[in-house]
Amino acid sequence: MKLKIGIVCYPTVGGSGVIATELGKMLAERGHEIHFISSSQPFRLRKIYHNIFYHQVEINHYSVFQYPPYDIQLASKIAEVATRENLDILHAHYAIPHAVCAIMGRHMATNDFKIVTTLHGTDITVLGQDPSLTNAIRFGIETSDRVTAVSKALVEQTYDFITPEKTIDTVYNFIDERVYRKVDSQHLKAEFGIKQEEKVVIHVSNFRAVKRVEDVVKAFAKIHQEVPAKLLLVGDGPEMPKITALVRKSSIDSNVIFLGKQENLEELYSISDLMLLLSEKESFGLVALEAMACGVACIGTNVGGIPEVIEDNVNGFICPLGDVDEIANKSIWILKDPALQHRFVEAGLKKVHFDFSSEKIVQQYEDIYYQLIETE
Ligand code: GMT
Repeated sequence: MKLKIGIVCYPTVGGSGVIATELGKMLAERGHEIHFISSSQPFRLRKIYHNIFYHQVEINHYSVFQYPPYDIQLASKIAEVATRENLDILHAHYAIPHAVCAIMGRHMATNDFKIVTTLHGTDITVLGQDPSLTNAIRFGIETSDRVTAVSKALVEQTYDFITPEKTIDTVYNFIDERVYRKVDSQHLKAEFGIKQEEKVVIHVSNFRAVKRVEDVVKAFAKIHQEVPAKLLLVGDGPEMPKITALVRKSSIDSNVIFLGKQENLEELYSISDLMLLLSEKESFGLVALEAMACGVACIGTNVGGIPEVIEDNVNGFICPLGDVDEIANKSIWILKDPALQHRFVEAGLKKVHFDFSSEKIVQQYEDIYYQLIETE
């Protein structure tokens, strides 16, 4: 039986939007009918699918409202789409506001549908710390029919911070292996002015404070003293002015390449030797998985779900948060020891295949949907 599935997500650049979009695409390829409900078009669709539909949530700027009532309009849109399209499942990515809007939408709709909520991290590790939102997050979790989180660490944090009674299952993130694989983009090295003998270190994020991009730059400055290398900084966000200022006044200025927001990241990973993900909060770390799939060794911090993706001394190293010396030393070790780098790359590719394959993870979500439909 093919299902009609609504997906509610933040479609802009960010791991949760990427996962929601990729999941929708892969479910469509399995024959399900997918209805994205969000404020703007999912950004990584890349092509037209006959069975993927997009329903835009209007935002009302009527002057009487001090703030646009986005959540209510989203709930109303969910009800409209669910009723008209006779949705079987509504998959909300994020408890706040999406799960809560899904629950409101179900009350407004004339058909019954099941609600699956996936927790991605920020809703628990950041918003979950704000007491003014705890009741709403707990309500979103308790009232969903099934709840998943993207790592075991996030499941534990959710029980710690929000104390729900609901069972929360871990369903890891995944990548589209057809996209994230080693590609021939070596020409980019020359185009970026990277010499053949230079190593390439990469960091990809939305440059929020939690990503600790400053540590990336500081670690790279130490790496550069020992190994000829360039640092690719990919992405943009609130910390960018601080980071550019830090780089400009340092001795590594000419060795750091700021690329801003980019698509086709596989081409950048494919010329990289090492990925640094040094966050202070990270429920999973999708960029590490993407890099691993393209044959890049990774170093991450001992934070949240990162050690579930980067296994210490298996496909990379895990270092204490903020320990720039340790991070630099381990980086230099990888970059100077081709056998170690090779071992990490091979282990990473195996891990992508066995733990995070799209086939396996999409199947897990599909099983959850069918279990809910069958228990009706
Ligand atoms: O990391 C971000 O700032 C973006 C955020 C998001 O909402 O997209 O990412 C969260 O979800 C991703 C997909 O599940 C995870 O890979 C990220 O680790 C998680 N971010 C945090 O927990 C800070």
